[in-house]
Amino acid sequence: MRIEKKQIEEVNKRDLKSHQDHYNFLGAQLTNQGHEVDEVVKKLSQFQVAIPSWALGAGGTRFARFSYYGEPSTLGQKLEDVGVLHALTKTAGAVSLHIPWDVPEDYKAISELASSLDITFDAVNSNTFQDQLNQKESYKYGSLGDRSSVVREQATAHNIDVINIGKKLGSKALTVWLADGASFPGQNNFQESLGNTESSLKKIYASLPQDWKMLIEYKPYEPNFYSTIIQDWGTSFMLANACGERATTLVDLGHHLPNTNIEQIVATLMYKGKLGGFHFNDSKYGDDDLTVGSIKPYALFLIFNELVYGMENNPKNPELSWMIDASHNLKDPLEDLIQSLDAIQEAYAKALLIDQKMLKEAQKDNDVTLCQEILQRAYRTDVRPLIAEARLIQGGAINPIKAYRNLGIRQNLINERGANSKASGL
Ligand code: LRH
Ligand code: MN
Ligand code: MN
Repeated sequence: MRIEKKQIEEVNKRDLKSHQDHYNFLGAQLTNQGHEVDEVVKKLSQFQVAIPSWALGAGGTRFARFSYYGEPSTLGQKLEDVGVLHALTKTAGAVSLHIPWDVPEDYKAISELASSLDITFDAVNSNTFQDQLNQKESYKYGSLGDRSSVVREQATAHNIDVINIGKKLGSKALTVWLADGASFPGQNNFQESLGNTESSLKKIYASLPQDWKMLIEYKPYEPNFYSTIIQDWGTSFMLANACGERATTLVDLGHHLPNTNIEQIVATLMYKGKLGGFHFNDSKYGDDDLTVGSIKPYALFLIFNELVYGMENNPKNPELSWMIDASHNLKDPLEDLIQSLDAIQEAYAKALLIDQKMLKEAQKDNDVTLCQEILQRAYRTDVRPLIAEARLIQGGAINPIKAYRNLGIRQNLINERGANSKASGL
């Protein structure tokens, strides 16, 4: 399944006049306020977010998974789905593979397919939170932080294998997320577990190519419900420092206890040049992996404010690996991802509209009311015409969900992949 440029142009025709009216009106207003509208649109078109290879089928919970027809069952089909997202939104130009869920069988064919769809390979993710078929040692009680050196060695070797797989695809980062922890008090010795994790990560880091980053993801709980070894940004930051310059922290929005000030974490890490990657999703209760922007769009905007500030003021911070880490039980997964991509662009666009100079002045004057006004003026701007323009100038859809439905993509996928094409999955 491939969407041709002509098809998108055809769908766009119906909305073109109305889009242009909205865009011209907003553009004039923003120009009057002193914004460089072309610059904002350019930044939006350059912003690319990786799609995880595991989010293209319907998600599930530990109770049930309700499949969606037309789901991809091979890596090639998953790339085609990312191609659909990218053709419509022009902001999904990368894919992030989870190993061993998505190991390419034919590297040449997969690389060619990806480049024909204008998709690059972003961070590769290792997986030592599940046992795989014929695996010698079990990860039931831990992996990189396990008590047994044999288990640790197996988990370390897996991460090095993942780097080697990523090298063949042009990836430049390894993401490590560990489920390691304890479900009951007394199960583990905290210091020993942390020390084991640190020394395993250092071994992996020693195999990291010079032009690669290592991304260390944290999460407070789940699957372990008493303690997780890498539970928060501080632990990840400490481990990254122990490994070296190219080891960084990865922030997954769902991996915080309720009401955590995530934007401050972002600022703190960027100040030290240690924010390496980002997993976007939204959450009401925990690691819910909900559609980006569906629950707390203002928090996302505040996070983007810090990201924008950091990208401009912290040259020491590496370029970030952006990824969506969301999934959903009920919606068409591709529509869900389009909504997430849109919400990311919206928060980014609004953050770009914050008058940083005026904000500095208001902060200097301790004019707290004005500080809030400046942020909220940007937040309340309807930036959708800017995002649509960024897509349009690159050949994408003015309204991607509408185009997806008008072009009957899901039905086409079902026709192509068969009426019973439900992927088995997570
Ligand atoms: C863990 C996590 C991590 C995994 C992914 C499947 O909750 O966020 O990034 O790799 O989910
Ligand atoms: Mn994640
Ligand atoms: Mn998660």
